[in-house]
Amino acid sequence: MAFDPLPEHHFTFGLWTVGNIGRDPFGNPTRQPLAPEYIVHKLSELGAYGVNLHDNDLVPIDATASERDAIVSSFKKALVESGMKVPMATTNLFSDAAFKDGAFTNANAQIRAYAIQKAMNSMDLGAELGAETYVFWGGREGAEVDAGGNALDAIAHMREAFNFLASYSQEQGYNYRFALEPKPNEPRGDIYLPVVGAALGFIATLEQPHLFGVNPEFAHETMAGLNFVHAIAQAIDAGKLFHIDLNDQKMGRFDQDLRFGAENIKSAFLLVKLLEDTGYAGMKHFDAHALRTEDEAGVWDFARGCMRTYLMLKEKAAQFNADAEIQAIIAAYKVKDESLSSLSKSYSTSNAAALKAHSFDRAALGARGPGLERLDQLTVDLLLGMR
Ligand code: GCO
Ligand code: MN
Ligand code: MN
Repeated sequence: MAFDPLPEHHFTFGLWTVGNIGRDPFGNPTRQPLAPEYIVHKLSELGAYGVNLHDNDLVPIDATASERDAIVSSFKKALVESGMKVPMATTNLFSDAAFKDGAFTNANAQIRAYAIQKAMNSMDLGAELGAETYVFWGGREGAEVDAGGNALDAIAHMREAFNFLASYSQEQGYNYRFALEPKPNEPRGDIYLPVVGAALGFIATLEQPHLFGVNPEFAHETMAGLNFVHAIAQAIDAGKLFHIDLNDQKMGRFDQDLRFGAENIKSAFLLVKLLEDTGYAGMKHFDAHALRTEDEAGVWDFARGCMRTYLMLKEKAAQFNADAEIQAIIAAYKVKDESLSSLSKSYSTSNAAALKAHSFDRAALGARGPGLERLDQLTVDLLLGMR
């Protein structure tokens, strides 16, 4: 059937996403936990490519070495049986009370060292499962109280941790690329490196910046009131879009983790179009979960819905690109002027002099309407199936 996902679409889910038990700060779980092996088989039946995990989604934090090995071998068996991959792994550096005031950025040197130890063990696990992308989401790396003066130190501590772990990865012969995942707040009042632009700026200060990129999440930029499509464009331009977390979110709400496309359908469309038009080849990870109202059937409806919406929007993007009227408006919008572009593209003494001497018809430039109302309406018509 059309819009049925296939492994070649590279859709992934986290164990923690479809495995979410529907707990929130005010309410107890509404669903039973699902075994990792069961999740792997179900996602495979639905057409996903792979499953991602935090260390403790699979191995409890207090497991002994032999317990760990038994758990991992049973999980690997499910991967082999289903053909599912583990493209991305990450560390839970936020649930345990030890990390209540941060992990890599904690003001306590003992907790920072423990966080690095835990991340090394988790990287070993991810590598054993075949992961090639390692995500750092610093959910607890933030503050409510800045009077301790940690904000500047935190950045330096984070840099030390990432430099250390990148070298560890290389010495082990792991093939990791690291993806930093920004979020403005929740669970901390303020999280360090709150948005994609902040992460991109920070990466340039690392010892091996080529190993680091970003894992932007739709909901996170939206929580900050920012434009996710713009953030992705900047990440693509920088060659840093290593991974992406797809979901949805109403601005100004708590962290909702809604099904992809559930809320901001036009932004979701423009996002899919950007990813497809630029040939994004990484994983499309749905970092979201079923509403707390749902039972297990609702969980799989949620998972199916994320993938189906992506594929429907992908088809809409192709339709948009093939729509002659839409493309004519875009062509007219992007006014070309070869001779002026050749002057302004790169600096030279003569280009500067020629540009200074050029006479512009400022009134005419200001009078022209670019046709965006019509273009946007045609986009809406197309999305609503009227074209
Ligand atoms: C969140 C985050 C997490 C991370 C995950 C993997 O808001 O809780 O998006 O789901 O993506 O920890 O890094
Ligand atoms: Mn999130
Ligand atoms: Mn995420």
